[in-house]
Amino acid sequence: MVARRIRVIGVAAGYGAGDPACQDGAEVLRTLRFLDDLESVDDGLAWDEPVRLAPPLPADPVDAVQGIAGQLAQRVAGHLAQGDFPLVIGGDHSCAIGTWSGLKGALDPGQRLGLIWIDAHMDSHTPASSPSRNVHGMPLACLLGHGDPRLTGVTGAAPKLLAEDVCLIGVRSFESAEAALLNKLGVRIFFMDEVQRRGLPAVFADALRRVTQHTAGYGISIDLDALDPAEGPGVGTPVAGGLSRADLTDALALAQGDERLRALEIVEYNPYRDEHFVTARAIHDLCRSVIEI
Ligand SMILES: [Mn+2]
Repeated sequence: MVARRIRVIGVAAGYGAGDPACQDGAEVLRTLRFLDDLESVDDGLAWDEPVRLAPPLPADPVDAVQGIAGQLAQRVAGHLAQGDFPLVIGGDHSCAIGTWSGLKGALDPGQRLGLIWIDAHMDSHTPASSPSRNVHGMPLACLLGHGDPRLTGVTGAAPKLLAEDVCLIGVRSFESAEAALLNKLGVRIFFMDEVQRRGLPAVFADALRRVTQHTAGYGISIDLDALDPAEGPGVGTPVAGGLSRADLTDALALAQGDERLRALEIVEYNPYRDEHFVTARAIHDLCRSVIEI
């Protein structure tokens, strides 16, 4: 990353998930110093104080997610204003509402934001379609302007993303209502079978073209459940048949040094389900592939 200091924002929040355990993910990475060797890269990497809610916690998890999103959006925008590169470590995937609302808010009015969403799931439920009502199944729909107004309205009411500027990679588990919404909007979905057929490098190159074509910059949001559970067991909702860690780190290297990449987000790390820290090490490798010169 050229001349941008990396600011790591840990999100101590699992309000969007059925199991809140990933609220501790970022703190485990920080205290066990998994990203330490990146501190010497370029202009260095520094951890922020984590984003967390002060008690008393709201009774409605949507209010809690909204609170986190507002804080996180402000934090991301603040770092961007300083010329720094935000690296957000979840937390459950509902924090994406804050990360990308903050980034969109930091752009000039009218500028568009691209986003590559790497995930086993679509995360595109609305409150009406979600069987679980867990908000970590809804953040992409929210960012596209569909969902609870408390979550679509973070940093302003307009959609943060246009469908044309968004794509998903690695999807293999979803409900039909999510697919219907994304298809209606025109979001490009690279399902896992297409990734297997064409290879991740070709798919990722297509994704980069899409998210940069009409935008002022783009982000990458990685749900660790995109990885195959054999290589990333420490997640909330594992799904068999995922991306290999080597393929994903190779693909992310295509974005290395790209000035148009404005932020990176890695979420859903559940340290209690990790095995010998294999998932923590995967997080390190994913960060390094984007960050290293
Ligand atoms: Mn997700």
